[in-house]
Amino acid sequence: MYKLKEKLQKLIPVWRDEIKSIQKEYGEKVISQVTVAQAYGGMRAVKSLICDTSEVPPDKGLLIRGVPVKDLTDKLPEEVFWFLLTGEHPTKDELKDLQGELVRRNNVPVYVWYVLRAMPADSHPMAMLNTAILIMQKESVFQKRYDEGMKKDEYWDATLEDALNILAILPTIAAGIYRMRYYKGALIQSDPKLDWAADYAHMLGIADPNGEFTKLMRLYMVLHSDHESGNVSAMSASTVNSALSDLYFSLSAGLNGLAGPLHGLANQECLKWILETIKKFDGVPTERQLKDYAWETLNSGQVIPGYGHAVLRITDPRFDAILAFGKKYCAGSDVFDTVSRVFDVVPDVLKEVQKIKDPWPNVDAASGALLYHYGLSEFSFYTVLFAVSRAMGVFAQAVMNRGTNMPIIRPKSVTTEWIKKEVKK
Ligand code: HAX
Repeated sequence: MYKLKEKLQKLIPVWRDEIKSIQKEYGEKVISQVTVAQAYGGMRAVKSLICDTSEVPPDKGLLIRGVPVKDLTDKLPEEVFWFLLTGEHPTKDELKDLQGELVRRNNVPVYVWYVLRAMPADSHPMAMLNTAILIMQKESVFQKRYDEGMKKDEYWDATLEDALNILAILPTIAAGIYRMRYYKGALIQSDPKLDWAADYAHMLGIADPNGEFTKLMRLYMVLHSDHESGNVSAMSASTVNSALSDLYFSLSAGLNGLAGPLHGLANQECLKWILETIKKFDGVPTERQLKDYAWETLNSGQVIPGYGHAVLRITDPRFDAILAFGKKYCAGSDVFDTVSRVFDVVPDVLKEVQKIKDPWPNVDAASGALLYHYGLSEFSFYTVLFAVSRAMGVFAQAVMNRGTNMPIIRPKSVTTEWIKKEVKK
């Protein structure tokens, strides 16, 4: 048995007992209230979900298992996946064992390539990724074992199997989509000697003479891995998984949400906005020009992509990490310098718009600029990079949820008529 499963076999009964006893002792304690504004307002700040892999305090940003993400930026994504799942850092041996599992499982069914090649040439890469995931659903270990009468206690085990099977092939499929969709030539074979993100970078085929793009891929995969469970992608995935739909169905559901411009597509929109700005002003704009352009965007009824957040009220620490990488490796590039200048100007503009609760940049404000700098200029692909990383969080949450026997998600909705009566009471 591989070491990650061994570790979870020990941890899961402990978590189960702890949750059982918390529920028994404190089940009736109130932890949150819901106002009418929240019911109409996307349930902002309503505490009604449990997520132990990560949390996002508005004044701190992403903490993975309690650790600020800035302290994890030197880790490999597969180390972070272990950490998300177990709350412990893997030893060298454990990491090697997990990497071995990922390499061993990296076999993309050949029908995936046939289906992807048959898709319209102008399909969005996220539609291609999702199609690939959905058509592989028949490979689900969970589904197969469920049909054979698997016991509830084993759900997490079958979910972990699906998780590793999908994680192992996601970079190969995503890189394949990149090469196909943008006519980059033949697909590049995986190199089993490389770590997960380095192999992804290798299969994309971006020239990387000094290894900086590989470093960026590792960082990118770590930063986007998880963001607690109330965001659109994580929540959609876990809702679907709570119906015991397997991880192929669940991940697909989550990624369909990630493909929205208010969520994961913002990175594509953001670079588009930066490039338009550079084009309009024929180079890196001045602060004055940027300020005017930001107002022009807002006055035309559009959002400034990459700025604002449903939860955060500070600069996203993931943005800080990307900005720091850019300052170290990409200073002097027009796109990166524009992104930095936007950061100097836009928060003050957004602060003047009263309704905007968070004027600060989120992770999407800078990531595209670095990808562009290294030659990955097809920005409609950016959300696919995000998706490959986010799969880790979705999977870690699902394994924990199945391990701790979380029930099907089913909150109560009310009608506007009900609200009108209720508020008069
Ligand atoms: N530009 C213009 N207007 C903005 C804005 C921005 N960057 N951020 C918020 N607003 C507006 C909202 O559209 C909303 O307007 P209406 O009341 O007219 O609908 C108002 O300010 C209040 O919004 P909020 O409470 O501050 O923010 P929300 O929780 O409603 O929305 C969003 C959070 C991230 C969706 C929002 O800030 C936004 O649209 N930002 C730009 C898109 C973006 O960067 N998305 C990526 C977020 C990170 C992420 O999930 N990545 O995957």
